[in-house]
Amino acid sequence: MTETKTHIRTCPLCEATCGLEITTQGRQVIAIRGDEADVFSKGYICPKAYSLKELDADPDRLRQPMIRRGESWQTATWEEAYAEIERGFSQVIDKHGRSALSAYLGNPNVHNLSNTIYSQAVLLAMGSRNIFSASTVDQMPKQVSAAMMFGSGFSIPVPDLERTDYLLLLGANPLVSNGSLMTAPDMRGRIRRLRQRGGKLVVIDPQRTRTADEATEHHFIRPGGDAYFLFALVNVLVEEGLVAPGRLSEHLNGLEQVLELARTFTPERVAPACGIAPEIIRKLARELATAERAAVYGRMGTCTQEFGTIASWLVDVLNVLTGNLDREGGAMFSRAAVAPNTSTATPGKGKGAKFGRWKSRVSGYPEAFGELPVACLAEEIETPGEGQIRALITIAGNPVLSTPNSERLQKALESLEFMVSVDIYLNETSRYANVILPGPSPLERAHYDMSLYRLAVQNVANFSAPMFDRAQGQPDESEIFLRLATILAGQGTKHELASLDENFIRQVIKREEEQAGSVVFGQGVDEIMTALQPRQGSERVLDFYLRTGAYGDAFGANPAGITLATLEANPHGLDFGLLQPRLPEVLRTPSGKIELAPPALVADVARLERGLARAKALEEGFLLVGRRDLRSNNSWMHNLPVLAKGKNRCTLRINPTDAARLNMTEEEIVQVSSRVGQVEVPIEITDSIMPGVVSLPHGWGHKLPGAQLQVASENAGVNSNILADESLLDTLSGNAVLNGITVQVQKIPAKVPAELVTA
Ligand SMILES: Nc1nc2c(c(=O)[nH]1)N[C@H]1C(S)=C(S)[C@@H](COP(=O)(O)OP(=O)(O)OC[C@H]3O[C@@H](n4cnc5c(=O)[nH]c(N)nc54)[C@H](O)[C@@H]3O)O[C@H]1N2
Ligand SMILES: Nc1nc2c(c(=O)[nH]1)N[C@H]1C(S)=C(S)[C@@H](COP(=O)(O)OP(=O)(O)OC[C@H]3O[C@@H](n4cnc5c(=O)[nH]c(N)nc54)[C@H](O)[C@@H]3O)O[C@H]1N2
Ligand code: SF4
Ligand SMILES: [Mo]
Repeated sequence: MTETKTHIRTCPLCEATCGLEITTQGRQVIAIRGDEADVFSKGYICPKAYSLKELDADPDRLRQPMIRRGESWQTATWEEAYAEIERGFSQVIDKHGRSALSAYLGNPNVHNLSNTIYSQAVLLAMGSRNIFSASTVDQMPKQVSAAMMFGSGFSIPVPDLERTDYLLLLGANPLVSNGSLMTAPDMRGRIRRLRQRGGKLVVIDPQRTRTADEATEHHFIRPGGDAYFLFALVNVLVEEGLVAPGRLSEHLNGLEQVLELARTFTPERVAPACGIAPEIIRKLARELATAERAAVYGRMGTCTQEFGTIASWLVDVLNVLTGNLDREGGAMFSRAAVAPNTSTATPGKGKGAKFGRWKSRVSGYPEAFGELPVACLAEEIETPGEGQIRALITIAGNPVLSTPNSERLQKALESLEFMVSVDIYLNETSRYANVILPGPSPLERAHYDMSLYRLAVQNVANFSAPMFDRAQGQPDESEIFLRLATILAGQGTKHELASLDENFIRQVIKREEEQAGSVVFGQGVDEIMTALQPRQGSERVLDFYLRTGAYGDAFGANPAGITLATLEANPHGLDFGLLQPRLPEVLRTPSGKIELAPPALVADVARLERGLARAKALEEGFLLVGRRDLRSNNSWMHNLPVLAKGKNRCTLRINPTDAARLNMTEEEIVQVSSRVGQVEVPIEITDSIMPGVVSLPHGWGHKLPGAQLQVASENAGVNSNILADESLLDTLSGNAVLNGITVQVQKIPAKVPAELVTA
C-alpha cells in the first residue's frame, strides 16, 4: 500500500490564490480541500479547485511534443520537436526577416511561475515588435490609466475590503470570477462582513449578477456607459462642493483640470447614455462623498469597452476626489514581497511610462507596454508587405476562442508559414501549430503568484513546491522557453540547460544590481550567485526577487528579512498584514505626483463627447455583453468532467419583455448576428438582464475539427467572439471592445423545404 501524503499548495487557476490541502497516494490525488490554516483564504475554495485532479489526469492533456504533418499529428521527442522548430523559424527569418515573427501570450502565464519569469526570454530573443497578449482583451485600460496616474502599470489600487464602509463596484462579478485586479479569496465572506459592520455595496452592471444579489443596491447600466456615469459622479461632487482630497492634495497634479473637464457631464446630459437616472447619480455621488471610508472599483465590464481607459482613470479620480485613495478602508496599494520597480528602486519618483512608442503596421494602433492590440493580429497576418507576420508562437493562449472576430483570425492562422504552440492541449488554436510543446501538469511545478500578490487586499506571500515529480523526460516550462529563446537567437538546440539558465539569472541579477536604490546596488553578480546556491530555474529567480523585495533579507543587510527558505518553512503562507498607506513612496511618475489629468486621457475626452451623441441616438437591435460561470475558466477547462457536467451554460440571456416582443420562448434556438459574424444559440429568459441587452459567455465553441478535447466537444456551446468586432477598440490602450457590441437577435428563419425551391 502506497503511503498517503498531505500537500499544502496554492491553487493556480485564478487570481484568488486559495490555499489547498491535497491528499495523495503515490501519483494519485485522493482529495482536495481548502487549507483552513492558509493565512489569506482560510479554507475557502471554489469548485474549480477540485478539477485539478482531473486536469492532472486528463487523457487529452498533452504529455509529449506533437508535430503536425499535413492533417495528421505525430508524437515526437523533445529533440525532434526543437529541430523542427529550428528549421521552421530559420526558414521564416531567412525569407522575411525577424519582423515576420510574432507571439501571443495567454492568461495562464500569469498563474505559472516559470512562464511569468522565462517567457520574457522568448520575446527578447524573437527581436520583433509583434507581441500580443490576452491583456488587450482584458485589463490593458487599467494598466494604462494606472501608469499614467501613478507611474507604473502595476500601481493599481485595490479596495481595502476589510475596512471599507462603502464599495461602489462597476462591471465586475467577483462572486463568480473570484476577483480580478483585486486578489481576495472568499469574496462572499468579505462582502458579508462589510454588510454586517453596516457597510454598503453598490453594484453597477447591466446584469443582476450573483454579486449584485449580495449587494445593498444594484443599478443596471447601459453597456459602455461607465465613463459617462463616472464623469457625472465627478460633476456632482464639483457642483455640490463635495470634492475633498484632504491629505492627498499635496501629492496632486491636474486637480483643477479634471474638475473643469467634468463640468459638461451633468447627470441629466449623460443619463440617456448610461441608462441611470439623474437622481440616482446624485444620490450615489453624495453617499460616496460622505461615507466614512469608501472605495470605487471597476473591472472587466469597465475595461473591455470603447472608453475603457477613461472609465478606469475616472474610478481612481473618484477615489482621489473623495480622499479615499491610499487610506484605510479606501483604495490602497498592496506592498508585495516580489514587486520589481514598485517596492524597490528609488521610491517616490520614476521614469513613468510612455505609450505609442511604435504603431501597428496596418491600422497604426499604438503599442502599450510593448504590446500591440490582439484585435489587429489577423490583419497583421493577412496584409502583405514589409513586416507582414508569417510565423507565430502562442504561449498558454487560445486566441481562436478568446479574441475578436474568431473566424477571420482562424483563416489568418491557417495562412501562416510556421506556428508553434506552447500549450497543454491540442485545442481550437494549437491545432494550427506545426509543433506543440506541452508544459507539465500544474501539480508538477512550483508555484508563486508573482503578479497577483501585487494586487492583493492583504500583504501575503505563499510558495508551493512541486507536488509530483515531472513525468520522465518532461521539462519544466522554464527549460522550454530557454530552448525556444536560444533557437530564436540563432544559437541552435545543443546548449547545456544549466549554462542557459545561468546566463538568464545573471542578467536578472545584473539589471537589479545596477539600479541605484536597489538593496543589492553594486554588490556584484558573482557574490549574489554564490548566495543563491544551490537553487536553479524559477526557484532561484524567485529567491533573488524575494530577497531583494520589500520584506527580503537583502542578502544579509536585513537579517530579519525573508528568503525563499522562509516561505518553504511556512506552507500556509506569510502574512504581512492589512494594507498600509504608501503615498508618496509608491509613485513612479517623473513628477513624483499623482497625475490626475494625464494629457492623453484629457485629449481622449473629445472622443467620449462624440460617443455621447451617438449613444443618445436610439440603436437598432441589442447590446451584447459577456458573463462568467463559476465552473468555467475562460476557454480551457471545459474538458474536465467535474466542471463540464450539468446543464448547458452557453445560453443567450434575454429580458422577458424583449423575448415577448420577439415572440421567443425559453430554450428556443435563435440567431444572433453582428457586423462580423453570426451564431445560433438557445435563449434563457431572465429579468436579471437589462432590457435591450443580451449576454453570452465567452470561451465556448469547442466542436472544431482537429481539436483533441473529448469532453469539451460533447457540450461545445458557441464561440461568442465570432460576434466581437475586431475594428472596435479603446484606442488609448488598444483593448478590444467585448462588451456593448451591437447585435441583432432573430428567430431562425424557417428553412424552405428543398422540393419547393425552384431554380
Ligand atoms: N467575449 C469575451 N472574450 C473574452 C473575455 C470576455 O469576457 N468576453 N475575457 C477575456 C479575458 S479576461 C481573458 S484573460 C482572455 C483569455 O484568453 P486566452 O489566455 O487566450 O485563453 P484561455 O482560455 O485562458 O486559454 C489558455 C490556454 O492556455 C493553455 N494552458 C493552460 N494552462 C497552461 C500551462 O500551464 N502551460 C501552458 N503552456 N499552457 C496552458 C490552455 O490549454 C489554453 O490553450 O479571454 C478574453 N476573451
Ligand atoms: N469562474 C470564472 N472565474 C474567472 C474567469 C472565468 O472565466 N470563470 N476568468 C478570470 C479572468 S481571466 C478574469 S479577467 C476575471 C474577470 O473577472 P470580473 O472582472 O469580475 O469579470 P466578469 O465576471 O466577466 O464580470 C464582468 C461584469 O461586467 C458586466 N458588464 C458588461 N458590460 C458592462 C458595462 O459596460 N458596464 C458595466 N458597469 N458592467 C458591464 C457584466 O454584466 C459582468 O457582470 O475573472 C477570472 N475568474
Ligand atoms: S477561487 Fe480561484 S484560486 Fe480559489 S479555488 Fe477557485 S479557482 Fe482556485
Ligand atoms: Mo482575464
